This record gives sequence, structure tokens and C-alpha cells, in this order.
Amino acid sequence: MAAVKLALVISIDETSFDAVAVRGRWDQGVRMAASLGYDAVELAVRDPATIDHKALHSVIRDSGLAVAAVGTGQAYLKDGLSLTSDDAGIRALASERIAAHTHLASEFGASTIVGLIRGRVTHDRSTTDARFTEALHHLSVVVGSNGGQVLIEPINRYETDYLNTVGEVLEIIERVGSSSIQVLADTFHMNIEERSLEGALRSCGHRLGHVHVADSNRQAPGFGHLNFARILAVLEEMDYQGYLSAEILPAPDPESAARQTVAHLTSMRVGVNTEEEM
Ligand code: LER
Ligand code: MN
Repeated sequence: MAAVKLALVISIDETSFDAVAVRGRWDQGVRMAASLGYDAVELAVRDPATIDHKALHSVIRDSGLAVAAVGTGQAYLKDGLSLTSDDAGIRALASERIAAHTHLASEFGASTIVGLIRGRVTHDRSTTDARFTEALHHLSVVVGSNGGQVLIEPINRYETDYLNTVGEVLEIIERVGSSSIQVLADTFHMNIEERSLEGALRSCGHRLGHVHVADSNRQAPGFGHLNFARILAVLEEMDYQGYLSAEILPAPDPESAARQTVAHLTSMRVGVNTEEEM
């Protein structure tokens, strides 16, 4: 197995979102990720305007880590911003907020994640699609000017009714037609929604921009029943060059979960039978 690039999701603020091993005390989290052998961190940020940019740059620089991506979900969970809200004012605020996330991301050469902030199907699917594609057109122009990427994440049905599968996200990306938009594949969500986890990964092809790793129970890889040897073999076959970013429950505790992820994923070897589908 070629070397995998590992990232750890760290939330700058305390958050109610449970699958972030490290939240608050983000500077300690960044240093812990570096000491455990991670290559990068993924920063979950509610509002870039509230961040001490100088401190962030200094801690990241001292850690020697890259920033893989900037997450935006807390702008939905805490502030109620949605790119597909019925309220045009909220849609505009959501677009403005994500534009700020992309500026923060560009300072680190990172991608920007569109997860829960896509919203839900409030009336009918076609209205939601129209609102979302319009927001993505706008966003692709914003990131196009700074060379960044936008990552759209299929999320399981228990968290949203809009865009649960990789296929649905690929369709939206096709509609927008921008090379700045890619898929974020999350193994936890795919295990719930996809007929074949490996097939869904393969279907992304060059559109696969980022991968969230968590096991079937959203604990660290190896603490559930997903076959990460097969998942990594498929990514290798696809020549995936991006990060595997651990978005995991802090179980049994943040450091053990982060350590387990590195141990499990770096223990994978080539020679796994990738023919067999899950
Ligand atoms: C965010 O990356 C994610 O996976 C969602 O489950 C957020 O709730
Ligand atoms: Mn995720």
C-alpha cells in the first residue's frame, strides 16, 4: 500500500457534533495530531470571522502539518445557515459565510467542505436542486479565483434528506459543470447508503477530492466492521492522491481514537482482494 496521507478533524469551537475527536483546545489538538504522525488537520469552523488567524497560522506552522480542508457544518448546526433555505436572506448569509470559509481555506491551500449547510428538501426536490446549483455556481467562481476546491459530501438519510448518495452528488456536480467542485466520500455515510462502498468510490473517478474515514459505528477505523484494507486498495487502484481525514467519535477518548486511526490505517498492506464487493 502506498503511503496514505492522514488528517485529523479538529473543531475550533466546542460543538454538539459528536464525531469530532478533538473540539475546543484546538491548539493542543493540532500538536497532538503532529505527535501521533498525522500529515494534516481538517479544521471545522463555525465562523471564520471569530477566529484568531494569527494564532492559527502560528500553531499550524509550528506543527509542520498541512490543512487538508475547512469544514462548514457548524454554520448550519449552530447558526441555522442553509444554501437551500426557503428564506432568500438565509441563503444569502449562507453563501457569504461559505465564501469566508473559502478565503480561510485558501490561506492554507485547503479545500472547503459543503456538508450539512446544503440544507434539506423544504418543498420539492427540483426547487432545492435549483437553489443549490445556483449557490454552487457562485461558489465555484469564488474558489476559481483563488485556486481552491469545493467538496460536496453525501450524508446519510438520518441527518439530511438531500443528497444521500455519491451518485446524487455526482449528478449535481455534472449540472454545475465546474472543475472546482469534487466529491467528499465519507465511509460512515457510504456504509449506510451505498449498495457497494467500493463501487461508490470507484464511480467518483477523478472527481474524488477528499475522504472522511470512520468505521461502521463512527468510531476510529478498526473499532467497527468496515474493511479498510479493501477501501484503501480501491483508493490506490484509483490513484487517489488526497487525504484520509478521520472524522471519528472520541471513543474511548480523543487521543486513543486518533492513535487507533493511525495504527489501523498504516498497518494496511497491498495484496488484498479488491475484486470482491462489500
Ligand atoms: C460532516 O462531515 C458529516 O459527515 C456529517 O455527518 C455532519 O453531520
Ligand atoms: Mn463526514
